[in-house]
Amino acid sequence: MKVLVLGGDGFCGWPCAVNLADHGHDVLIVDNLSRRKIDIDLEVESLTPIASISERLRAWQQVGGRPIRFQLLDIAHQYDRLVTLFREERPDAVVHFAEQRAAPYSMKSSTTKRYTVDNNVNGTHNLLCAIVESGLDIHIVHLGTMGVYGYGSHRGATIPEGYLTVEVPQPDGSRFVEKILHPSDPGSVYHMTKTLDQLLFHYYNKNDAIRITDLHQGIVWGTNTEQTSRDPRLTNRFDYDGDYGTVLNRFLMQAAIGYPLTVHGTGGQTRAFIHIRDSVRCVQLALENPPATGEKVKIFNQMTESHQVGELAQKVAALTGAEINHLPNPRKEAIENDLIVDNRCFIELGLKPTTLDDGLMSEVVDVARRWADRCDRSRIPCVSAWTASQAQAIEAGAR
Ligand code: NAD
Ligand code: USQ
Repeated sequence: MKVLVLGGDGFCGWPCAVNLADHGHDVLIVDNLSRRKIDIDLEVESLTPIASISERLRAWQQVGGRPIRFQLLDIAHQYDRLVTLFREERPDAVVHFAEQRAAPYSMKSSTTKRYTVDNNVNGTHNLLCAIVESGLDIHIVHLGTMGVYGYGSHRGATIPEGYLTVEVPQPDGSRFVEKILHPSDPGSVYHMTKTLDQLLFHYYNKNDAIRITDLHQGIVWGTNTEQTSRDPRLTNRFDYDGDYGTVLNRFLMQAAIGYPLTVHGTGGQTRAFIHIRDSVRCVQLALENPPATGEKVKIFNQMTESHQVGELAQKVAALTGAEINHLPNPRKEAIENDLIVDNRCFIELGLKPTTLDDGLMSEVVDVARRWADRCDRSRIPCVSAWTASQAQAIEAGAR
């Protein structure tokens, strides 16, 4: 299958691209390298040293991988080039990772809020529009987020895979039953863009019969996969800073360098998780099992387990002897929430979930220890506050 991987230079996209090439697919990465530029702006680097995209692709070919091509293109702002690319390449599928993905970065300032909305919503809309204009039947696999469902109380209800069956009362007292998109309840400007993506998909699927699979992914942890471990130049990025680092990788890295684990508030927040190895496998399964023409948007919950943040800190402390620090929460989020998630679609397609108990937490600690001298400790605190009063609380804590 010919696959365009939009955002294929990023944390989830790079391992996905090499995995697809390794399984015989013809892969073209499309990326504007904005993630690398944001690192420069924030004056922070991946904990693991990462090679340039051209060096990555050379290394992949040298270790015997099926060649992967690259196009430097901004999908949010170079619409005509995107249409031309589709017409020239005529791909069977597109995997769409190309969005600004950090909630704290999206909440830093009005500039980053506007950048995130402009980049993510325009990028997704350009993609849909370009497929219609090209006249081609291209399956889109999009990386969405579990955060579209929100992290308030679901009152013990299981979160379904995208759609909720509701009964609507009629004036005459009768009721009709309908399947609707699960109500959205985003917790950051970033998460809001993903809820807007969902509506764009709903519309273009209804109007133009575009085949779409939307993967509502949980927090990805781990760093390398079987393919990215084949050569140091294929190493995947490892974000640890307060804007881009995600909670479990941050805790494991903090434990490795002897930094007290940064639990926000009580640590009662429950979130969904998936290991990077399962993430690449899920994308492959979604690509190889596309929706039929005319089928509505397929939505999969791409996660393997749920954990409370405080419980994760305790697990990491038990493994490493790390100290735990409870900090004022920079985010406006529920102190505690339940999260029961239906993830049967991927299990039925054959996913064998990797869990925290599979010994892989130690692997991440080892990677972090190896590169500990590349860590800038001053960039660990999360200083992006959701509201002005939270910003004040963080500043007061730092004094
Ligand atoms: P990332 O920032 O590492 O990668 C995103 C890539 O897209 C980068 O290489 C960036 O340069 C590129 N990009 C961004 N805007 C672009 C544009 N306009 N044109 C072309 N390229 C562009 O992020 P990631 O962690 O790999 O996440 C990928 C996707 O998966 C995102 O959409 C994110 O929302 C989703 N996701 C990630 C996680 C996670 O824990 N990392 C969890 C759930 C969902
Ligand atoms: N948290 C801490 N301490 C930290 C960092 C985070 O307690 O040092 C807490 C946060 O307050 C939050 C939770 O951990 O309650 C998760 O934060 P996170 O930064 O790990 O994850 P999040 O902001 O939700 O975003 C990440 C990815 C995003 C993806 C999302 C999936 O960056 O791209 O969409 O996970 S999900 O969480 O399922 O919505």
